Amino acid sequence: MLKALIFDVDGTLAETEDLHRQGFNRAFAEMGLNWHWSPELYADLLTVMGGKERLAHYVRTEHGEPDAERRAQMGEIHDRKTRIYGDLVTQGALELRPGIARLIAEARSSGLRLAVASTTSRPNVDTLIAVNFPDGSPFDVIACGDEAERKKPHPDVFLLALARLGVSPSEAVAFEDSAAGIRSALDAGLPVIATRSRYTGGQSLDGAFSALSDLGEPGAPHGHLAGLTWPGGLVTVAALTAWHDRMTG
Ligand code: XBP
Ligand code: MG
Repeated sequence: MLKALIFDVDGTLAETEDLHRQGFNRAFAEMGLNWHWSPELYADLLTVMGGKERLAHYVRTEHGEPDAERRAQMGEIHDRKTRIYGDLVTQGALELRPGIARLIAEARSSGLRLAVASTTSRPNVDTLIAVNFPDGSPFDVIACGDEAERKKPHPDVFLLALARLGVSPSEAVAFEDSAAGIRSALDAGLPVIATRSRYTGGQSLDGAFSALSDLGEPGAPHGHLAGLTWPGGLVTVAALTAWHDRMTG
């Protein structure tokens, strides 16, 4: 029986990654660094999950192995970025992707449990939820950031979400936007629906049992990319439940 939906955050709930990129660039400037991450460079860097890990990868490849002083500076860069990102999300009132609010409302009224499983830092999750769910978070469980010992594509954060939900992988469906996220959910035993995002246009969505442009809205059906199709171009709780019942017999 389908009991829970587990959502990735960045690129899945909302198109957040360019705000992370802008946050990094503003933090670099604040700290007097002449570093700049273009959208093209950031798309490459996004193959490294985790902002801290992404920054460390960039420093190592562009500026050599960081010494203690540089490592301390990297910590401050990420702290500043997180603050700046929070302001950008709040100021810009970053909207949820198509179908997200609709499916979450359907899930709540159907008694399904909801979780977040994200590589991003907890303040980022809290800010995005506060801006988009002013009447309170709809999520029963949040698993994110450094709570997972290993970041995506390792399965740790999805396994943590499942444990906190108290459901088995066969009782849930994961929603992701990136190759690393799909890998993470699959390795946690979860079936995955992929919704390609702006920054994962060049990534493979292989492994998802359904790959879509988004979850669809009445009057605005999604584009079908691969795998299972959905009646009317809408991923709904009714269609998810029917699929899950067919799959689990
Ligand atoms: C995406 C990530 C995150 C964000 C930046 O997370 O890899 O690292 O890019 O956030 P997901 P932080 O798709 O799993 O939500 O700088 O806080 O890591
Ligand atoms: Mg993502």
